[in-house]
Amino acid sequence: MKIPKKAQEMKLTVPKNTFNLLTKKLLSLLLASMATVMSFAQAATDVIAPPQEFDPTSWNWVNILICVLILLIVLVIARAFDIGSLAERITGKKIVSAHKVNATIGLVVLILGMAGVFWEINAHGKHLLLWDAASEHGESLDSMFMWTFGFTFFVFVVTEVLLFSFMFKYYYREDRKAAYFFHNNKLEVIWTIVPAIVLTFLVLRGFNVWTKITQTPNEDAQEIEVFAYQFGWKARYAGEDKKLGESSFTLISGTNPLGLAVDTEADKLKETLTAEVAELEAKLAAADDSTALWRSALNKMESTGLSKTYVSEHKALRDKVLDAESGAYARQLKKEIKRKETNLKRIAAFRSKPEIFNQESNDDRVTTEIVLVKNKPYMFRFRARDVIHSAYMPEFRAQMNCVPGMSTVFPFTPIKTTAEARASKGNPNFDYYLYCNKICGAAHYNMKIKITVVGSESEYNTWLAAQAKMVAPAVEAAPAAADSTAVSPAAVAAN
Ligand SMILES: [Cu+2]
Repeated sequence: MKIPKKAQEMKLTVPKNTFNLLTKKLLSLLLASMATVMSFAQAATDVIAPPQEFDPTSWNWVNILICVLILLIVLVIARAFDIGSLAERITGKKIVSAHKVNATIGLVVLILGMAGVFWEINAHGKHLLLWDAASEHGESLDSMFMWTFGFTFFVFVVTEVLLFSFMFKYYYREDRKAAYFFHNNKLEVIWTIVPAIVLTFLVLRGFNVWTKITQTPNEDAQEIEVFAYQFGWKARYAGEDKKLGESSFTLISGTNPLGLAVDTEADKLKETLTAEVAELEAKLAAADDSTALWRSALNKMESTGLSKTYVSEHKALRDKVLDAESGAYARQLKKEIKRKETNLKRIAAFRSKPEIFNQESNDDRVTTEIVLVKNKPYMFRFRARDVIHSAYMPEFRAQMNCVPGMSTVFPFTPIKTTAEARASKGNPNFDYYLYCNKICGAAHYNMKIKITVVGSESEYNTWLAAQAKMVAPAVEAAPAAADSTAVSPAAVAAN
């Protein structure tokens, strides 16, 4: 067997048919795995009907096998390169040019990639916006989105084609020298001015649309308050006076979740707080006696050996005694009293302001659903109780932060009823929702409130009449009148 000089130097002994053997083995492996995947895929399509809608979560074993196949192909190519370079070292001749191979792979990637992109847009382009806009301004927002998408898509195609075709055209060749320049005024001007014009167009258009959405005054718009808290939403509708009354976080209680300025609610809260303060003060006055009592109980427990049987009870009692004897217990009581007294002072200050307690909240309705009438303008007013939340209504193309201590607004006019949306989607169970779009805590994922858009004012009126008022009217509140509208606010809070 004649071995070339170079290989002799490298002390390599390669049998003549190694290359053929390896290639044959790899090829048969590749074919076998391809056949396996294809037969699996065939079996899968025989059993499972092809999916009607695009579902990125359908990640089954066929996909996994395809991935394994792709990995094998990459391995085969890598091995082929190894064999090629080995053969080059042995024969001392250039067999393949890595530059040419890279350039060709680039071209293949370009063609396959672009075909994939256009196929994707053709097949799933209708999901680009997820839903048809269900609000008046939504259409202008969508058109803005499509313009931006159009520009960026055009730039994407041009740059990718240039990148890969230049890579193919100008790959390294020994007999050719590359042109070199480090500055070109014309190029600089072109790639500065063109993006500047396009971006100015997009930004001005966006600014214009946003101004139109948020700053068009509409006297007829009905105001609805949306209140965010960990973890849910409540809505508030004005009563017959068409006015949403004042509110404050100080007035929030179990039966007044939105802290509305309602006389009876404020008085009830004052009563509760006063009673709690009295109870705490009694505890504070008896603190020394309590301490002595707990100490003797602890001593008894320890002397009788019961502390060994009731370990956790003993620990709790011991902690309590230590707290009491160190004064921490009394301090805690004082702190609680002070906190409640401050709240009482705040309530008294609010209570004395007739412009806040102006009876406008009395007929307000706090609801656990939002009902809107098609083609009617609305102004949403958002408040938050605890942390920042974000009211997100995707179908209406509306989103606004809800910030504790301030109120934010977002106006829109719904143009599609829930029934129409159900029909156009072919989904009888579809509902509009307002979601929280700020990670606000553990149950954030489940923080939503249903929005129903009805076709007529009368449907809305029927629904509103069934919602409880903050203060049930005097006639309905009488025991004889078992009217459904006279539900106590407690029932609202419990919802
Ligand atoms: Cu939230």
